[in-house]
Amino acid sequence: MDTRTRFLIRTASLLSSVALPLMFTAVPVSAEDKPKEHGSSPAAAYEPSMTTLGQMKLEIPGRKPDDPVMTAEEFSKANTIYFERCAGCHGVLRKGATGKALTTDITHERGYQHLKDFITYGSPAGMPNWGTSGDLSEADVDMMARYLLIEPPQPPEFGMAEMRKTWKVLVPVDKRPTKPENDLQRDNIFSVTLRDAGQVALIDGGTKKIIKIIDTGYAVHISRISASGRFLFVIGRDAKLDMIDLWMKEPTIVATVKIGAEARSIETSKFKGFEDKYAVAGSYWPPQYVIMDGATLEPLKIKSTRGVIYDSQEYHPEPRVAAILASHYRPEFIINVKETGKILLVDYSDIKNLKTTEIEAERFLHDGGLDSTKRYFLVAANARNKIAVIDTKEGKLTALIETGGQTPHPGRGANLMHPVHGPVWATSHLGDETVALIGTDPEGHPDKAWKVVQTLEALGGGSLFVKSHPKSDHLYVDAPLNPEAEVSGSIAVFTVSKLGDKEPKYKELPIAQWANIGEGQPRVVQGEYNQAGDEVWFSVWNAKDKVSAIVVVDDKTLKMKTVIKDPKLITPTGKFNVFNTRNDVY
Ligand code: DHE
Repeated sequence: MDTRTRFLIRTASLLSSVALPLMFTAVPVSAEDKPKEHGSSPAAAYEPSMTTLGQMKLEIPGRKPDDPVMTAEEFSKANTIYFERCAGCHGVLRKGATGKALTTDITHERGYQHLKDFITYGSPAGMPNWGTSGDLSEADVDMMARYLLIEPPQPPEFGMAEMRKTWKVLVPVDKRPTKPENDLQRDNIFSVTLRDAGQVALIDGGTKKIIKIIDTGYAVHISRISASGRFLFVIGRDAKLDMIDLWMKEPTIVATVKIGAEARSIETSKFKGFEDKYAVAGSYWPPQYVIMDGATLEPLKIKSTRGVIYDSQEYHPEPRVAAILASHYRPEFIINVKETGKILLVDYSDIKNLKTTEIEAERFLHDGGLDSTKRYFLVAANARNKIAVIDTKEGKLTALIETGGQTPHPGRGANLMHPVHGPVWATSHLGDETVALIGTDPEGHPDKAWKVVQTLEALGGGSLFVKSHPKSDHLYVDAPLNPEAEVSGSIAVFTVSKLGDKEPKYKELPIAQWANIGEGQPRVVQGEYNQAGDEVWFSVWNAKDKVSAIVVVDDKTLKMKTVIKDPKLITPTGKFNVFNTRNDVY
């Protein structure tokens, strides 16, 4: 079957899984008016879930005479449902984000029955049909409709006092080694997120043996490495940040701090002269970032991201901090503020007199990475189907590019030397099978720079990450959120030197099948190279109670090299090779 036919079949099956439940509903909807079924559309399944806030016990705000009756127990359950499933789109304070505002002036005007129908059946604008999909019971829908008529509770702030209470230096600086005390090939260690175990596995890239499993934050999210390669930073969704010293006899957490209630990003200073000096972490709640001492994690400076949206100039009470990257051109952190659409270049050379360049980019900034020269930063404004490009040398917006696809999701993206178009950066999409290649060489290829020069078709929608390496002739594209098991269990590989062909074909690697793990429907996610750039690792991400694995592929032959399996490898997702992460090689 050719690629195109296979794609059409897959698209049809994606659409039918959306349409089916509606045939049994009482609400008349036309074909174009179909609501999204939650979970079946990759982009819908990928909205933030405020899992930590969802577990917080919050009081019912001061009751008004018209408020519906709701017990404290119901309110607490409704809070959990709201934060885990609704706040990602509608905002913690219900002031709206990618979804509409649900403040009580609006919900009272709509009324109970309207809210109930809306939650049950969804809307063509993207609201999932929580009731008819079976995700929420009728009783839960009734409870959520009542909940939305009550003022939203505000989760507590998390300022310096709260941070300092959680801050611990477990191994003081003067008790740490002055030179490496182990003979590990530290630059080839992989820090592997064990998502549902709240741990990371440090795996030796050479022997493929687990060096150590380390307990970190709840639903641990990403790892980043200090410029020297010595300190590994891991952040959980609960905003717990752990700093691991790779020089110790056995890599060990030497400092820890909680920087908020919900977080996703962490980075460290990389500019010459500031290596390992600072760490910075951003949170979803409260909306802020914090600069910490790079040796102890002592919180030094907290900056709120509350402010006005770049275009409407309206106040937004909870703009979340998405990706953070360290500039190689200036002593600056590149901080992406999601809802206000601003990219902040925060100058850390003098944090007492902090200078920030605020760049107007686009709303819903999420993830991104550097081009091959490390001068330009490319970030997805995912709900706007755009990529914003920042010149980190000049500190300016260079371009805003429509990718042509639905919901770009690059991870850090992939840099390729295209046989026709020269240096390009790639992103795949959550909403469709396309991979956009964007020219990144304004000097050598000025007519191609900051344009989509080619669009490839990979396995299907639901892609999260692309990966390549300067030494490789391959581009790997995953599709872990695709509803079809065959697709979410495979990887598409394009040959870079053949991208000039009329219709470049990809090869499909059946990674989940190679892992041979039996039970479950694992998703294959996020390729990561080893230090030498000759092999690429993929997580075979199964349910928590089932066997997962990591499959190592030989980058030259595209054959399976090894499968890493261990009962301790619970829900492996992101993998961060020390050398590639510290040097931004991708
Ligand atoms: Fe992530 C990066 C946010 C769900 C695996 N993820 C990022 C970044 C952000 C983000 C802002 C960029 C960080 C940076 O560069 O500083 N992720 C979110 C969410 O809000 C979202 C959609 C839902 C949520 O509630 O958390 C989400 N992420 C996931 C997952 O479900 C993934 C697939 C599995 C997991 O482990 O949780 C996942 N996200 C990752 C990975 C990266 C990442 C592996 C880093 C990729 C890289 O190559 O750098």
